[in-house]
Amino acid sequence: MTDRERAKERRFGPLGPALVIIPTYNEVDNLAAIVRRTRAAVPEAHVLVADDNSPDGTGKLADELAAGDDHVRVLHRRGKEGLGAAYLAGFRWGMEHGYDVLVEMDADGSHQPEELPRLLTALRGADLVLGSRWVPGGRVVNWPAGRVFLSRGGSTYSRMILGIPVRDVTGGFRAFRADTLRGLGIDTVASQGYCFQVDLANRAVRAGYHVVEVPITFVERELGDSKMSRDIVIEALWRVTVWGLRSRFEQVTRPRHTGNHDHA
Ligand SMILES: Nc1nc2c(ncn2[C@@H]2O[C@H](COP(=O)(O)OP(=O)(O)O)[C@@H](O)[C@H]2O)c(=O)[nH]1
Ligand SMILES: [Mg+2]
Repeated sequence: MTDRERAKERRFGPLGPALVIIPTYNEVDNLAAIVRRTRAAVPEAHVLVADDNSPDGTGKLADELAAGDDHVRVLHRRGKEGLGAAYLAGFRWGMEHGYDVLVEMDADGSHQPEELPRLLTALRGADLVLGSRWVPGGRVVNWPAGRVFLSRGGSTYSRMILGIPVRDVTGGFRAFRADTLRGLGIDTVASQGYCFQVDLANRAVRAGYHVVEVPITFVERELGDSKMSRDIVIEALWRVTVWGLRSRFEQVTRPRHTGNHDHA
C-alpha cells in the first residue's frame, strides 16, 4: 500500500462489518449459486436476501439457505414493491443490526460476487463505490443491443441533465458506508424502480461525498426473467427530468455571490 492510500484510509476511517443485500423476485434458479459464490468471495461478510414474496418459492429457498449458514439472513416482504423499496428495507435492517458497509448486488449473476473484494477495497478510500460498466475496463457480456442502448442512453441523459460526473449512474452493484446512507436522507427516497439507483448517486454527489467508480464486467442473466419494464423506464425518465430541472432552477434563482467587494 502506498503512503497516499494509507492517508486516504485514515481520512475515511476503517471499515466495519459488511452486509451484501440481494433483492429477489422469482430468482429460484439463481439464488443458491449466487449466495454460494458470495460466501466464497467474501467469507467474512453477511448476506441478506430481500424477497418480495416471490411466487416461485425464492423466499422458501432463502430460508433453507439461511438455516444452514449463520452468515445468511432473509427479509421477507409482503409483495412486489420494486427494487428501490426492497433495498431501502435492506439498508434499514442492516443499519439497525450494526453493519458498517451495505452492498447492493443482483441475484441473477449479472454482478459477479468475485468482484466484491475490489469494490470493498475501493470503499476504504471512498464514501460510496459504484461498480461501473461504462468506465475504462468495464464491460457487458451478452447484453442485447437494446439494453446496451437503454443503459448507456439512460446514463448519458442522467449525467447531462443532473450535471453529475458519473458514467454508470443506473448500475446496481454498489458499496455504501452506513454513514453515507445516513447522510443521504434515505427516508425521503420515493423512487421505486431502477431510478432509485440514479437517485442515490445524485444525492451522494450533490452532498459532496467521495464517489468512486470501479470497472466491472456485467454478465447478462442465463436463467429466469428480467423485471425491467416500460413502467420502470418511464418512472426513471420523468423523475430524472424533474430532478434535473429542479436543480437548474435552483441554480438560476440562487442569490449570486460575485466576490466583488469594490463597493465596500
Ligand atoms: N425484492 C425485489 N427484487 C426485485 C424487484 N424487481 C427486481 N428485483 C431484483 O433485482 C435484481 C435486478 O433485476 P433484473 O430483473 O435482473 O433487472 P435487469 O438486470 O435490469 O434486467 C434481481 O435480483 C431481481 O430479482 C422487486 O420488485 N422486488
Ligand atoms: Mg438482471
